Parts: sequence; structure tokens; C-alpha cells
Amino acid sequence: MSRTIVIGDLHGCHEEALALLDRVGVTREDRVIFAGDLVDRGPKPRECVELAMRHEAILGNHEEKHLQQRHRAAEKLSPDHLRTRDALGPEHFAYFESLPTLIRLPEFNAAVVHAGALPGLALEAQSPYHLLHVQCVSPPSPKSFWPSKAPAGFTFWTNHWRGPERLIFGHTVLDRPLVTEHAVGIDTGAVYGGGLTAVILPGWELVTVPSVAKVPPKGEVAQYPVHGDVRCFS
Ligand SMILES: [Mn+2]
Repeated sequence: MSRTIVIGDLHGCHEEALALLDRVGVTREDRVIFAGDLVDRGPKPRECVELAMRHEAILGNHEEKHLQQRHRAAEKLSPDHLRTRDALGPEHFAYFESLPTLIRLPEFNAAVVHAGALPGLALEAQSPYHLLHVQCVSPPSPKSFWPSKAPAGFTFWTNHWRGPERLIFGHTVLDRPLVTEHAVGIDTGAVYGGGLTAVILPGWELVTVPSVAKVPPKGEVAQYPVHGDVRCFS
């Protein structure tokens, strides 16, 4: 039986991606979807993009940023961003431009998004901003905050999202996969040493392979009572 395998944020973790595909025994019958943020932070951004080009992917906020800053002067870029940009060619930027912001999986009443969605709005009405960036919200306000910066009353979007689709998402680094009735978070922080996670449909089986990469997070590592224990890196 063919499967749909959705894989969390690679951030240059090509070795882990190959290990995960090997672990799940991927075949040509399977559909593989990368949930965005292929590049930056980790060691092999170009290889990750080329791997995704052989399967399916959605746009992450890091790919969005590379498109936005493609022609910005090098001295105005972070060293990490510049390292990725230097590793990519025109074909990779054209690929980023071709990526959708969500992939619907109607056969599972599900969809793949990078960050999540603004609760109370149908998927077709979502803005790219929310699909690529949403974290802590207080509906119906369209504002979203990082967990470490969220005012009182703003909590992680999965606490508010009622579907009907079950959203598979990355973007927010979790100390373990977050599984609710209408959301499944699979960014376990591969580039920070937390492992690379896939969810495999139709059974919603979770598989995590250990990280090789151990890039230190830029800011403090903190625990937030968002939904279960959500660990966020600023
Ligand atoms: Mn992201």
C-alpha cells in the first residue's frame, strides 16, 4: 500500500533526511512531502533542496526569506543566510518560487502547512503570513507572537484550531511531536540535536531518527506551557 510520509524541518540536515527515508523504507510508491524550512542553520542546504526537488515540499519561512532577500547586498545579510544563498543556484530559487504554501490531503481530512493556521478561518482564507509564521494567537485577532513574547491570553494556535482539517506542521521546535485531534507538530529540532521526525499516513505513525547536527540555538532554550511541553528556540 502506498503511504504519504510528511517530514519536518530539515534546516540543512541532509544526512538525517537520508537516514529517515532509509528507516521508513521509502519506495517509489510512497508520496514524500517536506514541510518547509529546508535550508539555513545546518550543514547541507543545497543537498536538502535537491532532495526535496525529487519529492514534494511546501514553502517555509526560511525559503520565503531567501526569495525576499535574494538581491540584498551581502553585507546586509546574516552570515548563515549568506552561506545558504552562496550554496544555491538560480534553479533552486526558481524551485522556491514554485512551492505552494500548503498541500491538502483530502483523503486523510488533513493538510500540510509550515507553521499552522489562524483559528476560525477556513484554509482557503488563510494568509501566507499565518501559514508560514503563526505561533501564539488569541482569535479573532490576526496577531501572532513567539511563545517567549506572547502577551497574556495568547496561546499556541493548536489550542484554538478546530479543523475540520488535521494540520501537519513544522516551524515550532518541539521536544517531542505534538499530537492533538486537529494538529500534528513534527519539528523536533533536527538541526539542534533533537532528531528528525516524520508522520506516516494513513496510520499517523511517528518516526524519529537521531540528529547528527548539533547547532547551538541562538537564544535561550526555554520550556513553555503551550500545549504539553513545547520547547522553543528564539
Ligand atoms: Mn520555520
